[in-house]
Formats: sequence, C-alpha cells, structure tokens
Amino acid sequence: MQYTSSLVLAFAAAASAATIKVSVGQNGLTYTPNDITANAGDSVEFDFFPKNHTVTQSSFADPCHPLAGGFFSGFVPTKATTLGSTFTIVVKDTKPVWIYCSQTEGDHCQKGMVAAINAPKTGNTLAAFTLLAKNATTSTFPPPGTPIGGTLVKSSGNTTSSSTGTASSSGSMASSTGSTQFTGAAAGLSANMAGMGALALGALAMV
Ligand SMILES: [Cu+2]
Repeated sequence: MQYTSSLVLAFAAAASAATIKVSVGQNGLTYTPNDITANAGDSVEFDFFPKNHTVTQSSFADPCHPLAGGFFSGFVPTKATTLGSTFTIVVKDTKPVWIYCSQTEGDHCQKGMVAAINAPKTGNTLAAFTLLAKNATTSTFPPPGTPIGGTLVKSSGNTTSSSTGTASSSGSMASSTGSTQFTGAAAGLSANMAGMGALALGALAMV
C-alpha cells in the first residue's frame, strides 16, 4: 500500500507548512530577517512599517529591477499609527528567491534594502547580492495592477482590505491571515489543493 502512504506523506508535508514573518522597514531600510530559510509550501509574511516600501522579486544578477513573472506587493505607504499591512507569498521550492524594495526616493535597494529566501551559503550569497544592488541602476518595478504573486492585506486605521494577485508564481495559503480574506483564501485553497495533487503524483512517480 505504498500508494496510500505516499498520499498521506504528501498531505502531512503540506499541513506542516510554516509562516515566517519578516519586518519591512522596522529598523530603517531593512528586511528583518533578510537571510530567510524556508521549505517548499511555507509562507513568508512581510509586515510593513513606515514609510513606503515594497516587496519585489528580482533575479540575482539584476537587483533593483523586477523579475518577469515575479511577485510584487506594490507600494505600501505606512504611517506610524497604522501598522498591520502584510504581503504574503508561498514558497514554491527551495531555489533562491531574491527580493528588493523598489522605493526610488532614497534609493532603498541600492542602500541595502534587499533580502533572500534560501540564498546559497557560498557563491551567489545574500552578501554578493547586496553588493550588486549597491551598484545597480535606479530601481524599477512592475506596472500598476498589484499585488502580483501574493496576498496583500492593507490596514489603515480600522479598515482592512485584501487582494490577491493572479498572474502569479504562487497562490496564497488559507491560513495566512485574518478574517477578511475569504476571496483570497478560497483561491489559495484551490491552488494549494492542486499543489498537493501534484505533490502526491510526484510521490507516486517515485514509488
Ligand atoms: Cu523601502
């Protein structure tokens, strides 16, 4: 009955997915932590602090410029009194993911506002990426129509709204955020179920 046990394993792996929280701009032009380790299926929740930052995916070789098909939170203006906006992505696999803030006023990316998920420990490290970013040309970002590739929950005072990107590399996890997320959660759930199906098929293929 390896068929059954593979399926059980696949579902068990999906069920144990973690949510990793990253502060955006809490201590200046930083993501904290910025050298993130995550498993496939984990969520990374970016929590926005003042003033006006983004979470944008780039390639390693071209920091401060968006990767085609990558995720983008859009700009999230945040006042000191309105904390609580989040952007959540789901990690697809353990390949390195490179991230920067595309705020051009103050050159956030060039000043080191970058992060990585599963960066190699040698070669293309986060330190190497940071150095490339320092010398990068003016930051650019995807055109309007955000968010892309993740779920944005915008908080401003007492009103909270959420939206989920569609043209994307990753869906949203049903468990990632609060009660206003029905639309995003439903879409994320089906994406997740599809993902688990694929995982189960993969497990079967290896039997
Ligand atoms: Cu920034």
